[in-house]
Amino acid sequence: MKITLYYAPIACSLVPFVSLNEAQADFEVSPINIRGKEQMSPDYLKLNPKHKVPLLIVDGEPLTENVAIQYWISKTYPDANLLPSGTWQEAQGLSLLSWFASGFHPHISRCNAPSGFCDVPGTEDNVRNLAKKTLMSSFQIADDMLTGQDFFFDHFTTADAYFFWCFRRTGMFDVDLSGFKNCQAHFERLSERPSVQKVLAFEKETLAKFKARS
Ligand SMILES: N[C@@H](CCC(=O)N[C@@H](CS)C(=O)NCC(=O)O)C(=O)O
Repeated sequence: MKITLYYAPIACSLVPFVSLNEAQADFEVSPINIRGKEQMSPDYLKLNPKHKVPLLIVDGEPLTENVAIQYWISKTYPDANLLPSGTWQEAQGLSLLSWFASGFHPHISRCNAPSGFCDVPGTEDNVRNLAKKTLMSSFQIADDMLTGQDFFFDHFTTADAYFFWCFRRTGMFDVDLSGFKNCQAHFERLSERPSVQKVLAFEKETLAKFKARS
């Protein structure tokens, strides 16, 4: 099986990158420079007309959307236990992934590019502030879920990888997350995992290559 992950530094494609590392999968990574608009190139649009990462190509067939990609990785590498087992618990895992994809990610996108959501001049701060408010209340819910727990379930799952990205990316904006002690501890715990450290090292290298090219 030939697997290629289309990945961009900082972006949510970190999540399947971590999961594939956790699964010890044999895969290639194809870096995309989002700032350089490589996702809009005709070649990339042929692969993913939605012009987004992550994109997984498995034996020539594309799979888009983080939740679906995480599901596929967890089913393809069952030994890695990337979702909890049993139909009910698995659904709980999908529930968390869906929440991160729909309850966090779009608000993070608003912080990143507010004018893509409202183009009325002078409204950028309003869009950002509303998004931050929603994110803060969602982080409070996640913080409560993580009380007394190392992970969202009784072991590491792909939901932890997705939440790691949400917390890391939100922290890159002018927002104080220090009050979310359980989320912070979860973030530090995840940062120490070899699967995550590998991705962060790759990210650093890739950003340096992009900079050298520009
Ligand atoms: N619904 C998609 C969202 C993916 C997404 O928004 N990716 C961003 C990076 S975090 C992206 O590729 N943006 C580039 C663009 O929109 O042109 C998913 O969950 O996979």
